[in-house]
Amino acid sequence: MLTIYGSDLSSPANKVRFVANHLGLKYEYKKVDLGAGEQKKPEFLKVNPVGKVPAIDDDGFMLYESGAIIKYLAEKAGSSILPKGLKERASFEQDLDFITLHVGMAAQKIVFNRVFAPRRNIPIDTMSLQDGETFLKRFLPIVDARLAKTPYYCGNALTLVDFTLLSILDPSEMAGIDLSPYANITKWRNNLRQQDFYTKCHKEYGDALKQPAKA
Ligand SMILES: N[C@@H](CCC(=O)N[C@@H](CS)C(=O)NCC(=O)O)C(=O)O
Repeated sequence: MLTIYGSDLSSPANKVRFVANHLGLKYEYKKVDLGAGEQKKPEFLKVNPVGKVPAIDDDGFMLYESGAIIKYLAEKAGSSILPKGLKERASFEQDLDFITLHVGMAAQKIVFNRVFAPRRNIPIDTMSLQDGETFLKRFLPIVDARLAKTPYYCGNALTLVDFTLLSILDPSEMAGIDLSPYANITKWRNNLRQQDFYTKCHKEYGDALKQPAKA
């Protein structure tokens, strides 16, 4: 039995659920109440010693870090969303790192300061917010240009890069990240957000956003 530990407003946790849904995996979704500090309780630390979501328990095999988890699930399922072949795989890893480490980090600074800090009464770090905005403005045109060429980030087929980017951009509206100048990103995103893997995950997303300071 696969258990996914997550939180409705956690982009990395939702990314793992997108992938599990896409792969058609049966799993139990256990919500960890981050606002109540459940991630620091001994029971959860047995699953993930660093006290963060997402984490999985796959028949007693524990794994954390969303990037490692999605690769594990895709590899286990033998899915082409994790490309094979030396050069194809290397290009995919390059794209995944760029999206996760650069686009993701910039977006996360904006989301934290605009969405989570106010909900938790944490002062806004204006330097970090500005940094996020500067880098996102630099990177989004690059992402948009890639998506002008092919329907998915790595070409004609869906890969883990798409699930990763989609989860990163999920909180755009509530974080005031304006995607309207990026027609190709918008088209790609609208397409993916209609698909079952996404709607199944985000049934409760809207409601979770309305709740105070729990994410
Ligand atoms: N690099 C990690 C990030 C995990 C992470 O930061 N999770 C946040 C929620 S989005 C968390 O659990 N925060 C609770 C805490 O740090 O106490 C991944 O991709 O899995």
